[in-house]
Amino acid sequence: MSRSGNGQTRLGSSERAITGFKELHGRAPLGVWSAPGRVNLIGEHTDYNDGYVLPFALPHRTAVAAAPREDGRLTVTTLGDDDRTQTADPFEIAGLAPGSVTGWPGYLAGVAWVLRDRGYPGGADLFVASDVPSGAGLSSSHALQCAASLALLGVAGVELDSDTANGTDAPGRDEVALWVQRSENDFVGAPTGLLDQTASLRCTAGNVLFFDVRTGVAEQVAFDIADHGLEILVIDTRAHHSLADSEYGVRRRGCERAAALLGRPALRDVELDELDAVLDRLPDELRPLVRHVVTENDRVLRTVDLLRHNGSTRIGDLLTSSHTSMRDDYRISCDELDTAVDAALASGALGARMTGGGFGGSAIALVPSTERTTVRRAVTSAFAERRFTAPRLFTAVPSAGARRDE
Ligand code: GAF
Repeated sequence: MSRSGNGQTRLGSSERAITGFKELHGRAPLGVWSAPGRVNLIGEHTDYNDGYVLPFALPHRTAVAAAPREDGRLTVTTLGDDDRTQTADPFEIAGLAPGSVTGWPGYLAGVAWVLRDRGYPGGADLFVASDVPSGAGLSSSHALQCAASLALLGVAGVELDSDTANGTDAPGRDEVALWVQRSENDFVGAPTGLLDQTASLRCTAGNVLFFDVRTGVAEQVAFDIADHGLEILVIDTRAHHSLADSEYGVRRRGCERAAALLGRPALRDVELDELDAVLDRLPDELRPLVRHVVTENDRVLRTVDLLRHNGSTRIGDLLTSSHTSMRDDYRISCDELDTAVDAALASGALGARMTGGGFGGSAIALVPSTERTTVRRAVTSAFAERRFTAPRLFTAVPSAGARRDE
């Protein structure tokens, strides 16, 4: 149960998915699986450069109640915030191919497509309910895809327990993250990296996940900022600029071109102490991209070092430098994100930055709990002064990754 904005008690996403499934199908589901949205503490646009990221899972989850079908079809229904359901036309899993299903059902069809090719071709009825704010840069689409992957594996009799395959028949969470990425890149057609799926599948409660995209190694690092009187405020700016999708691809291609010109496999292979020399060898338009990626990887490593050595109160400056780098070098911020960051910093936050892909979505701020109300008020009034839509604010607590709930 949780309390909604109007003070009413609301069932959790898993309970809503089970109830919705029963009402729609007139029988109980086999089970319900859920996966969280994420905040990336630091390490932005480093994932597709083979670099480092540091996300944690949100308490907000997407749940998928599921039962097998004998006819090889997939049916999908989602429950909206207004408690209305939307049902897509059923798909034949055997006939799925990139481009064959578009819009929101494409995210689910893509997962079924990739699992079919991995030897899990079974049909299923899926019913989805979610608490993850959509369009907020908090990875609601990956929460959906990860929960659906677990549900489809679950109806095939496979439960995802370990981080890696670990000698069992079940795939590891690392492998499923790659499958979800493939479904998004090749079926949905979005050229995204591996940050969001990995966060949703591999994060654990109380920790940030230090993930090295090149090696696939993920380490849990205690994120005990509450012990130091701090918290992470999430500021959903509710802005979404249409540039987001095309500009993501432009940045990614620019990074790949820069790495090729330098003769390196990826920008991960550029060290901080050779940055100036390397920039001299690149055309003007690629230099800021490279500067962001190389310095951002270094900021992730320094943040992890501080967290490991009890220095969480000192990570604020790294968060703020990360924002400056994305605003001025990577050029993926926008007025709403800058307003959120500036207002938070001016009213007592120790650090703040946009999180996720950019051009809208959410910012995060590291806030002393004693300043919570002041910072929230300052951000809300700065948005009102600029006549922006009022932001949604909440404190994020590092929560569990994807799992079977029932
Ligand atoms: C989006 C993408 F999906 C991720 O892969 C990552 O590149 C992120 O933007 C930026 O760090 O969330």
